[in-house]
Amino acid sequence: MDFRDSETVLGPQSADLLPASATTAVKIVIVGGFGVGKTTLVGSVSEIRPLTTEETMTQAGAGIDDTAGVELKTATTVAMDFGRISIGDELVLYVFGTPGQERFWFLWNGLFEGALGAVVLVDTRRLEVSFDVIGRLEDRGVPFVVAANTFPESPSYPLDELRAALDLPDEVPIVQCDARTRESSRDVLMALMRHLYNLSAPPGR
Ligand SMILES: Nc1nc2c(ncn2[C@@H]2O[C@H](COP(=O)(O)OP(=O)(O)OP(=O)(O)O)[C@@H](O)[C@H]2O)c(=O)[nH]1
Ligand SMILES: [Mg+2]
Repeated sequence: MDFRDSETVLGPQSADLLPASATTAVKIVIVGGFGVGKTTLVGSVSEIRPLTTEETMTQAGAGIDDTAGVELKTATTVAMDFGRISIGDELVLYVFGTPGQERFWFLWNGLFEGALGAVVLVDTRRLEVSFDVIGRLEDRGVPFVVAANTFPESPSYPLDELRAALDLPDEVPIVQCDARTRESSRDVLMALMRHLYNLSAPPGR
């Protein structure tokens, strides 16, 4: 038996283990309306195999789930997504994706416990599915950034038009992204970390 390759001895794959140098862990949550790409973002950015809770969509949801604009979607998150990414040697982000469908939004309470900030993912073809999400985040007082996920036929609005359409205050950052790409998804998380840092830094720094 090759001792080094023995899973019995080594347990989980070493890539899944936290680096010993990690000193700070931050929990962040990805929110957004139905089918905007939350599970895709968590999956693309995670350095461990992401946990997903996707279920096949069936006829039972007809008339309940608003699938307008995402008719080809076959699976939906029913509880949460989970992934992890290290930033440098010391900082680790734990990334939780929420379910997009309103009937599962009661799960937000648990998912937001201990979270430092959030990313609101929006699809510019269906901005209206994000209005309630942003309202709920504002009610919670959780700092957030908005990321516009680029789908093939997405209208590309100037950021100030997007800000006006979403009724966002000037201090909330807006970025463009492609949730399928690791680099782009990572940039979104970095935008949130910068925003959290700026909010915590004393004025003038
Ligand atoms: N072209 C393109 N397709 C994307 C992008 N992000 C996600 N998709 C596709 O859009 C579909 C929906 O993505 P999901 O990640 O399941 O969306 P979600 O927000 O998790 O959906 P719910 O959990 O049901 O609310 C999937 O088929 C993805 O492959 C993107 O950036 N560009
Ligand atoms: Mg999902």
